[in-house]
Amino acid sequence: MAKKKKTPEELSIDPAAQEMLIRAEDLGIGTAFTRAEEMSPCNIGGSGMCCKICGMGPCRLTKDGQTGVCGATIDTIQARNFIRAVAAGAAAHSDHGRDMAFTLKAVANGEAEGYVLRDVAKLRTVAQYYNIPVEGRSPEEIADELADLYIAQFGQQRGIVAPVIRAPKKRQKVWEETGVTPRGVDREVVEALHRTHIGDDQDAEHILQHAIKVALSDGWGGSLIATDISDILFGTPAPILGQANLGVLKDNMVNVVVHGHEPTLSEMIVAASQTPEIIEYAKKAGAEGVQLSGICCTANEILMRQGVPAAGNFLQQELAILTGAVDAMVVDVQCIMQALVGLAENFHTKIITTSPKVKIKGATHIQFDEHKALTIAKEILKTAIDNYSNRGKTHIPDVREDLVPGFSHEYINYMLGGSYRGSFRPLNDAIISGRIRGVAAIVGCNNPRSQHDFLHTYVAKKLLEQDVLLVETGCGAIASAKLGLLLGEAGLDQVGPGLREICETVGIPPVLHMGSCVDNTRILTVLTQVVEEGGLGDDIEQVPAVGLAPEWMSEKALSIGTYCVASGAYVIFGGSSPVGGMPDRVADSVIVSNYLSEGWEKLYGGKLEFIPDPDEMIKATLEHIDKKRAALGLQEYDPSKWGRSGDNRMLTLEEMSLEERRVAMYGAAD
Ligand code: NFS
Repeated sequence: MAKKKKTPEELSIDPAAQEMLIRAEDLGIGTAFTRAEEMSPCNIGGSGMCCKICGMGPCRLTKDGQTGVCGATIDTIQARNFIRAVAAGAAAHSDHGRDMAFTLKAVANGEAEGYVLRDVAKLRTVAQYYNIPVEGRSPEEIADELADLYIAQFGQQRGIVAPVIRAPKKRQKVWEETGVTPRGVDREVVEALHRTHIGDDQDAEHILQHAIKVALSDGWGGSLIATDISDILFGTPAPILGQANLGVLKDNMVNVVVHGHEPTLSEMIVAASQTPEIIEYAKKAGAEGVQLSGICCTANEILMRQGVPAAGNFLQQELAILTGAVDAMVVDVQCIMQALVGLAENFHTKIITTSPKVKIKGATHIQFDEHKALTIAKEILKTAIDNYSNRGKTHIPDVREDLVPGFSHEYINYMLGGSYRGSFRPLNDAIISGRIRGVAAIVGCNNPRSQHDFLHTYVAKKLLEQDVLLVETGCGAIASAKLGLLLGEAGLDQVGPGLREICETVGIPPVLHMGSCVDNTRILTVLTQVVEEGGLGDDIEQVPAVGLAPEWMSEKALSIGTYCVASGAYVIFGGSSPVGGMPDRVADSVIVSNYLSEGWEKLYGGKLEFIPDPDEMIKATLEHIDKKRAALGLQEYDPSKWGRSGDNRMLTLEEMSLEERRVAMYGAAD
């Protein structure tokens, strides 16, 4: 029987996406949404039970006790597939970090056209972690030494990778005792590939132990370095007003969408777009100017620093082109669909690849080089402007939402006490008192195997009702942004009473946008600061916090999940499990999915679970938070105690007469 075709409403909860899916259908154009419907996933490969690491296979294991040609068991095969995915994810994030380190070196030496060291205070703070002298030295001298130190971390052969010293002391000890303190990411990734070559490591637990090490070399290595340097070069994020969704595209402007991950080129495109030369050039072409917007994590990078709007998240890259209004989509690395080029041929959109690592057949390649960044950014913009006159009929959905992103851990520290008394104390106190029940990080991708944005936003809304403060990154953050949850006042009537009091008092939205996926390291830093502030244990595993990736799909997400587990967090992934096959089998000594949960929990206090049902996800999150609260001896969560001390009372008072106010404040006179 033919499968029933899904309606646009079933494919996405986002009205802008729905509108574009109708347009795609009218024009007879396929997208990832329709391709996912047509392509049945392979259950054997999807559950990690297909081994294709040598030419004797692929060996597809479907029965209990069955092995591959070489004798490899299901647990070995699943562990090998899992670590290879983690290694690819770690490599992607960390290679991004490496390029940032090279850019920092070039800026320090005056060789990078157009860049400056924008956050010297962060530069000095970071340098001091590693005892790099700062007093009496120019920012360039400090940056040069820091860049050398950071560049050296990627190939660190022996000893620990330097940023690990920034984890809580107790956590560092756990890693030392379990033998997983990471060396440089290059070495850990190479070892992962070596171990999983035919005929090497064939003990699932032993392989997965190394997966932890690989992921840690990303989370407390390459990714953390990427975040540090992005802040030093482009500024540490602070709240700023932005907008999200396809409605940010403009009919009367040249629309340039930057998509991918690295902020180096996109920041320069932002700068170049504001130069008189480019504005003039756009006007000559008949447009009113250049409208920049972003997709995926490039969007997050320039949104949280410059307020440049986000056109959408991962599943909206094709939908942006379907508007017919995008004059150029400029891509660098990661999460870029090959389908963009074929899709763009139906319109006038130019797909411009820029990374020496990423070319797509049929795309225009203008290679980025940080030494000539401004010149290249202008060339890209002029190519887009020249294309403006080729635009045909456009269809831009009138859907956009305001948001306030930019909650770096530095800003959270500042907002909780100002310049002189900045501290995490108020946050810890709010958790201790139970106004905030716990913290959840909702991160990660979109996946067309589930309704676009639904899992992210459903889980987010339900947890907010339960007084759980949310921090978000990546495409999950953009999903919440489009729903209006990233605005101070918006949605507060839907959050629990205790959390609402905190949001109103501090003046924050209930969902804090913390950046791109590489910036999940900011969440590690926040958790470390929470621990160091005191009152919530002395290690991350004790904090009532959970990490969720409801719509994950990328290998990077698996690396993030794994380093968060190794750091002590409970991590829940939605969708399907890459190690889920035959969970009841008896023939193997290790059921990998159980090992990632119970096995890792025994060693690291954190665990990784795959839970497809959103209500189950929420239940598991709340149970874990309450379990951690109880272990710390904190008051039981009781929402009935809160809701009377926020600014809300002031709002009611304003509407009253003087006499009514007096009665409300002091009671009726006898
Ligand atoms: Ni993260 Fe950011 Fe989005 Fe997933 Fe891709 S953009 S790095 S991988 S899809 S969240």
